[in-house]
Amino acid sequence: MNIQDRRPPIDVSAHDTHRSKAAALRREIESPDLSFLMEAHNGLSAKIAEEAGFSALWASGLTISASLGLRDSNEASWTQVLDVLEFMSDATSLPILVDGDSGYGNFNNVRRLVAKLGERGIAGVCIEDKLFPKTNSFIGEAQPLADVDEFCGRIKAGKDSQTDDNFVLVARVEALISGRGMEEALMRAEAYHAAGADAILIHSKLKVPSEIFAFAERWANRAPLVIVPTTYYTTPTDLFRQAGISTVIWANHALRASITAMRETTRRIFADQSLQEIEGRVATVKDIFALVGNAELEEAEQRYLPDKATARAVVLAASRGGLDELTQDRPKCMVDVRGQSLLQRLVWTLADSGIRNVGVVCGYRKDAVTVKGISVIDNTRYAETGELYSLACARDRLDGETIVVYGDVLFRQYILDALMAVKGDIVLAVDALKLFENGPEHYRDLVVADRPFSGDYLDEEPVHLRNMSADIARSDISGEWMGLARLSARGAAWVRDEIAAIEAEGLLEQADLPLLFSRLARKYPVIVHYFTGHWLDVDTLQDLANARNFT
Ligand code: SPV
Ligand code: MG
Repeated sequence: MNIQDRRPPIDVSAHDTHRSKAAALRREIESPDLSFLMEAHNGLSAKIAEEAGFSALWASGLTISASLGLRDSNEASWTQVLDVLEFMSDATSLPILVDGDSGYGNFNNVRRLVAKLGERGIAGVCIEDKLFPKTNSFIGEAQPLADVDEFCGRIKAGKDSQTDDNFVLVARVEALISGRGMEEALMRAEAYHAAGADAILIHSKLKVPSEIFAFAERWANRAPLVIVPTTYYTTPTDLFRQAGISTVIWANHALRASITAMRETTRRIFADQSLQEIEGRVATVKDIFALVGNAELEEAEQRYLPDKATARAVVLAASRGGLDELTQDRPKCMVDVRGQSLLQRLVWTLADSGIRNVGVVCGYRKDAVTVKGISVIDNTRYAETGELYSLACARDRLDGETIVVYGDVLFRQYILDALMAVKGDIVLAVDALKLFENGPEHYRDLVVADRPFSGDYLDEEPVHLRNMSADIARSDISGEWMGLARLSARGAAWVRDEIAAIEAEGLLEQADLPLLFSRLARKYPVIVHYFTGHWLDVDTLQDLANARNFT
């Protein structure tokens, strides 16, 4: 079952959703198959466990406390824990078994706890036979245990307070942890089961599973058994199956993994006073957006916010491109850069600037253009025509604010955002610095502007295009067009008219975009907006190698 399938239909009430979560947890605990609960301690770790494929969560007292910077000694109040649980429950469709420690007091506290957990959609609680405030099981020896009858009262009070028949109450036996021995562990488990516990968590802090297996054998499945193999982690999971265990809790590993990662990254940044070393090793900001569901918010904005005209994009991606065998079965825009095609990366960048209406002019191996959410526009004559002909294939889309971009460029998000913000009807993104890397003979879309790049932060005077061509004297070059342009509605109309004029002159098939912009610059203000790096295009295998280092 995938994550989507497990999601309740959107129109069920919160009450029904809560009910189905409790039922799902009960199925996990009672099913004859071995089930796994993954630790989570906040909304994000809950989402990550769901994404990984787990079907239920363990809201660990240890890791929730630690993630709040607190000790596992009931330092966080139970309502503070409840607040964290609410975020976790809202963040996933998975049922949560919460570590209720010793129940935060006596039977009366357990009553309120269980009632409130039901309200927040928590599917079950585990309470342990210790005293308030509790101490983590891995600290010290001979921890005091609750009186058996008193703890049975907590269990009964919890079961009497559940508002959902499927709510799961697990009773945790700490007798082995406290060194009280197997007979006491069995006696307590029996009493807790008789008091109404739905399952028994038998805990051990040995490095081997011997006492767990001995307990399981004598318990003989009188109720489902839950274990936490944190210390006896080397035990093969199949042995738990063979021992008839119901559920394994991986109790603290998401938090421990994040401590390692946060520490490593934080120390590196501190030492380097720079982000360069770590950028490629940490999750992207896009990944954060995806995890918390930004796409859904954008859809909702379309539905609920007053209509705001959004830009569309035309991507020119019809040519094969000269990357040898890499473009044998796909066009250049589909070449892989670190696990994603150039086009996919471009489409994401556009989407992050709010541009979701993307038309891609395809020709060579258009069957290989598999990016989702785009409209494919055909240039069936790609083999004998140039890029202006491709743009002409999309001329119906040149209506309203439009981004025109080559399918083989990558650029940082801020470049697109800045371009969108510049005033002007035709605005070209021009790199002022790249030329210094190689000679101008390596570049194609060279730009002559009426003013060079000044680098002055306060200089807001517009710069205008004079000419664009592959063939410009070095001393006249102002920069290189990055293959990215923004047209206002008026600019888009000018482009349509100019395409028609070029067509009427019989030049459309072979014309390129430098010709288009140079002609437009003679009639209208074509604005040059300078950038300095942070983009690349992929014309050669060397470019591709550079692209693979560009994140
Ligand atoms: C927790 O995860 O908080 C637990 C399991 O209670 S243990 O830390 O093993 O006690
Ligand atoms: Mg705990």
